[in-house]
Amino acid sequence: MFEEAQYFAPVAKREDGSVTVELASSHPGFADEVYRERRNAIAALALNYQLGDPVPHAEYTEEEHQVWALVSRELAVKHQRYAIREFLDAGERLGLPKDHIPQLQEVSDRLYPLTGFRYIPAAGLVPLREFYGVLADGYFHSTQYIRHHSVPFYTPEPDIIHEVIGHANTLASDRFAELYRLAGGAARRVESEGALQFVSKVFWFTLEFGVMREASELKAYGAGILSSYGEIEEFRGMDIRPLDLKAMGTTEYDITKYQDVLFEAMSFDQLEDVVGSFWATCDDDSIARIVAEG
Ligand code: NLE
Ligand code: FE2
Repeated sequence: MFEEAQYFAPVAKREDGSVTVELASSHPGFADEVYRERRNAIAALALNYQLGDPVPHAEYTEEEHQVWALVSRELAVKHQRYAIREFLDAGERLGLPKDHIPQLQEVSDRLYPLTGFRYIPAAGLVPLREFYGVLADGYFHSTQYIRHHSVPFYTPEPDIIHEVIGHANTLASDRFAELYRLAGGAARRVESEGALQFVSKVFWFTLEFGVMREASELKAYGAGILSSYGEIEEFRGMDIRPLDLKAMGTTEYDITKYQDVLFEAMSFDQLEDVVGSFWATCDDDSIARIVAEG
């Protein structure tokens, strides 16, 4: 899940209790009545959810399961070539189904014993501070709908493929889970909107779109690259910059396209040293100093 409302379709609840997801006219599912009904029904599940409830069961159509199966198959091959070892090992531990969409409750049940993370459903945009904040407690807000079948290789709008194949596989690693927790702690600690934005951008350029050197090859560990079998073929050709807090926290990005600026960690240790330590200790003052001095 992420940030700006423009790529999360707004969700409206009417007085009669019905729920409508307002897809933009540019959304690939805009003219597809069946898809729109699916989005409305799935959003309604999340709107009624309260923390502590089991995640509501979503019924998926055969076509939706096939989108999952297709993307899983495509990504399995590409992950072997492009994903860092830590991600591949964690994915094996988690053991997600490849032929059908798992229920979020099932994802939680597999993940919780490994690293203590649990999935909770989100209808759409969750405010930044809440989305990140609960990471500190081991909760991950996740969308439950799936991308439109006409564009399986990429969606700017986070869907269950992104949340689960990208993030849950990552969250099955102890080292990654700790980084997510630290990001959550940082989001709770900072006070100003500017400092929160900085923390959020560092998350974007690392846990969403980070790349890492591994045995002299450039690999991906960001969930946003790892959930798109279109974008994963392109990241090595992008503008790759060294891991740098000030640059990550202040660089603008366009969520609707393949990311053309990426930041490279030299190793997992470096990611933990630079970004983990930053999230573990940052506050408004230290962020202001980074912005002023670099
Ligand atoms: N572009 C990603 C995908 O297609 O899976 C989703 C990114 C969400 C931040
Ligand atoms: Fe994400």
